[in-house]
Amino acid sequence: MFFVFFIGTAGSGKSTLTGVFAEWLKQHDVNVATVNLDPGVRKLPYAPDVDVRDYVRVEDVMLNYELGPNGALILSIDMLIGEIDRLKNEIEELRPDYVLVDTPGQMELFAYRSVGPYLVSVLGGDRCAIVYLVDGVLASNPLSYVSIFLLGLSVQYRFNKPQIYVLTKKDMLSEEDLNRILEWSEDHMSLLNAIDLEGRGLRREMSLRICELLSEMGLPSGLILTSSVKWEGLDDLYAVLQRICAGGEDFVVYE
Ligand SMILES: Nc1nc2c(ncn2[C@@H]2O[C@H](COP(=O)(O)OP(=O)(O)O)[C@@H](O)[C@H]2O)c(=O)[nH]1
Ligand SMILES: [Mg+2]
Repeated sequence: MFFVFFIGTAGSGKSTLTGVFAEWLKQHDVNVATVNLDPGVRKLPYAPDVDVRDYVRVEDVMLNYELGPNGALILSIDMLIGEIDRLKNEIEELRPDYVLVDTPGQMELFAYRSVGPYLVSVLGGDRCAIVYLVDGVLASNPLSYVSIFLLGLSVQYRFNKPQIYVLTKKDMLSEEDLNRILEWSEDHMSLLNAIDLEGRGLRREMSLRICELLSEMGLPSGLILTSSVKWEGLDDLYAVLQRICAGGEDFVVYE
């Protein structure tokens, strides 16, 4: 069993990609299971095989603990720790080769509370990868690009698992925007030049160091461009996951 955790800011396309990639894998005869880890989600674009809402529901937590929606969501996500054995058993019973895990909409509640790294290490162990989603529409601005990738590094630091960077919503970007983003991902000086053009007072020295950090630490497999609408880039994503699954040396985890 190999676990893939989809992590990214709210609206970056986690749930959509989970559903579409699962369909793509099925069409390629891969035995796959999907897991929804978001106790607060109302509607999903796919029918998960394992659903944490069977164990914890935000509506029930609101009633039982007399909490508002935000407090109940935080508590619900923390409560997942107590359900980990049941979740694990349910997944194992399906005997999948690939397990795609859709994480809570509000990334910070999952990534920066103890529950996220704990769940990832208990479920995935050393047979897992994190797919960090970069919202393509947001990333076409160089300052946003840098912020989103810094957040990606922070996720990488937090979870310490092999991590792939996937740009979503490729279909919403022009050819020109896509080429610019790809260039930034491959050459940090071009990113620095683009930041300079924005001229919003970010100090050059700081930008330079961040860009260097991103180019050194970030993208071992490059940036994978996907569209869940057009089913594009899914083969590239699978190829990189298979490399990690086979123990690819370029995905360093800092012990
Ligand atoms: N055009 C386009 N829209 C997308 C794509 N992926 C997701 N979306 C849309 O982006 C919104 C947020 O997606 P969702 O999967 O719910 O994001 P999540 O909060 O990260 O789970 C939804 O309206 C999706 O239909 C894509 O590849 N292309
Ligand atoms: Mg979602």
